[in-house]
Amino acid sequence: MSLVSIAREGSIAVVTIDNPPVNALGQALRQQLWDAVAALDADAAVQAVLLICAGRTFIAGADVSEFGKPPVAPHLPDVVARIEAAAKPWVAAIHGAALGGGFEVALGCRFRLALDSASVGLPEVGLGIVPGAGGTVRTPRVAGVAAAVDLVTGGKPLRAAKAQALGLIDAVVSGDLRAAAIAFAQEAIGKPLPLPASARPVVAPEAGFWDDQQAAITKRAKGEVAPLHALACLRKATEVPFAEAMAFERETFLALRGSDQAAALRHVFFAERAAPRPAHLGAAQPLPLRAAAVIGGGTMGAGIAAALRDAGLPVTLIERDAAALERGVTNLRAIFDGAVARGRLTEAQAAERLAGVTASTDYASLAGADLVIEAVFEEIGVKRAVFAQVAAVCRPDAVLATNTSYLDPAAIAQGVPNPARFIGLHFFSPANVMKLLEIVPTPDTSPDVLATGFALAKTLGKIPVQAGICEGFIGNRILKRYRAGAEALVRRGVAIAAVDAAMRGFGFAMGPFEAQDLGGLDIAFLQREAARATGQDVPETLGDLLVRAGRKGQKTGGGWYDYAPGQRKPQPSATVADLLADQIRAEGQMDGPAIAEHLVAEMAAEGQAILAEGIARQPADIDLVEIHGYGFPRWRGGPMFHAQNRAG
Ligand code: 3H9
Repeated sequence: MSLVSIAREGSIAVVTIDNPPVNALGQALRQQLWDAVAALDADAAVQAVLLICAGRTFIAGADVSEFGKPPVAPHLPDVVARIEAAAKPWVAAIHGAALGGGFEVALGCRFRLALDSASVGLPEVGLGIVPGAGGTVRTPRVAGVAAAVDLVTGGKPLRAAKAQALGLIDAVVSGDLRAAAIAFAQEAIGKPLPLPASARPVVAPEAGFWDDQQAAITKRAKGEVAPLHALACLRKATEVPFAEAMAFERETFLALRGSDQAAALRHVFFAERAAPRPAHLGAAQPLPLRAAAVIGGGTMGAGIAAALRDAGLPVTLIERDAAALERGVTNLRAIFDGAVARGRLTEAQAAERLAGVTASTDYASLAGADLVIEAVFEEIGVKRAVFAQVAAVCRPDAVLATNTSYLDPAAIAQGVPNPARFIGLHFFSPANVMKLLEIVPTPDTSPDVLATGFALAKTLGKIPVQAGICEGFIGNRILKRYRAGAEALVRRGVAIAAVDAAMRGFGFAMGPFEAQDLGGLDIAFLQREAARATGQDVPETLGDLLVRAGRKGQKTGGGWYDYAPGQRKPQPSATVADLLADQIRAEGQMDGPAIAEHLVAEMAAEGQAILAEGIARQPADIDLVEIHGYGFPRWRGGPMFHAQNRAG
């Protein structure tokens, strides 16, 4: 199949790559590019070559699906070298994104042009590898060492204008890329050419630079190895000749490509891309989403409203009375002000976000909403009362969603006319930041409404995972098991701080006990108490003992740990030791890795139960929930992937 075509514009050859969906550099494309260089080198009528791509983007990189298999020639570094050494200058014309191997091909070209909407980058560390076709060796020669370190070890793409400022792009154009690039190439013909990237000198950084970078990246990476290897490659590029640095990069790339971390990150990469379009949705059609509404302006409701506004949807925010509405608007304003303070929004953008919110205590303002999301108190009577009012004023086809995290959405929907339009949409706090959205259909939810939940996630830039109905759905059910497992270790004599340290050592930002202290122990306690009040047999937890003693976490000055006033640093607590003394059997210690493996195995076991009950559709969905909702280290692939790898 022809993935590369060649056309002529006078003495310029236009090489077009057309390898949907993202022009990834699989073996066939590499071979055809190689052949194109040879053919054009031999064609005396050609004076310059334009490399451009069909479809939504320039080359998005190597074909990641080939990474699990042995590499087959021609290898990408050789293709890039062949382009760089071509007898005619090659000009890369970039639209969409030039990423990884795609950007390395562009770096092999003598010139790079980009549309103003394009971006370029070397995201390989996100896949547990380093660039493998000269990215670490050519980038410092083109943009300098400091910029190269940011680009390669951070993995974040740059917009065209920023890339131009760093010298990575020669010209930024708007409108017709092909025409602009042909004019550019025409202009270049006959003029002296810039040196190819490989022949440019590289300026070594100041003393101490590498040590500082090493320390900063080690701290940031929390166990992820690729960024440190990328740094080592960049350093090598400043210390040895080009060819030697290329050999070092290749060796590092190949070693990492076969590593556990790379396999885990590839698993997550494909799971994330598959999540928005699950096959079982079939031909279901999402309903139009032009205007949304949120009931409840607490932390959760305000966060959801902010997420909707960030996606450009007009939002109606409803509260029960003027004072609550005022608090809701204040919560929302605080979110946008925070974004301004962090440089994420300008003042003007924040004002525009807020201006798109209609705040009201009158349910009649919901008449035009396509989607209403309820985020009020977790009490079924309160929620049912809200939906009775919502249903009375909304269009009969408006989608009605509950953000409940523990209640049964089907029970909340009871009494709602046309329950086919009812669905659970479980956001995670802060809802404008956290990527996970659990989508919980009831037995009555129509396929189109389910598809609307997935479409909403895409609009909001979230990762959707479908969950069945059970207490806690996927994420909070696993969290409960994880916490119970952690408490069981403490009962066996393992120190609270040892459990937290073990989970940090595994790659979590926080262990289970310090995380509870931050979020507050009382929420889960109240849920258990509510269940006990209905006659359920809910055993007393260690957390219950602490809450009963007034220790609800950081907000009360102590929970599992003590905190000095105004401080967030957990200190082991003698009071807690006393409170729990008769619960603890001194059975001996476990080392950190054993603790972490034990608790992750608990999570995976709950995941297995969840799969067996049909609450989750596939193991990868559980991994996405844990990574995007609960801080499971991405480079471990999620509890299900981790457990399977250890077993196999
Ligand atoms: C690399 O280059 C290593 C080199 O340094 C060294 C080599 C020696 N491969 O994201 P989307 C699929 S490492 C295979 O929804 P968008 C994706 O699975 C690579 N498949 O599109 C999905 O498939 P399906 C470094 C890929 O428009 C479809 O394309 N590059 C690849 O929202 C659409 O994807 C990267 O890490 C790939 N490289 O966003 C870039 N990329 O339809 C990764 C995508 O069957 N890609 N697919 O589910 C991206 O960031 C986005 O795809 C992009 C477009 C921004 C380009």
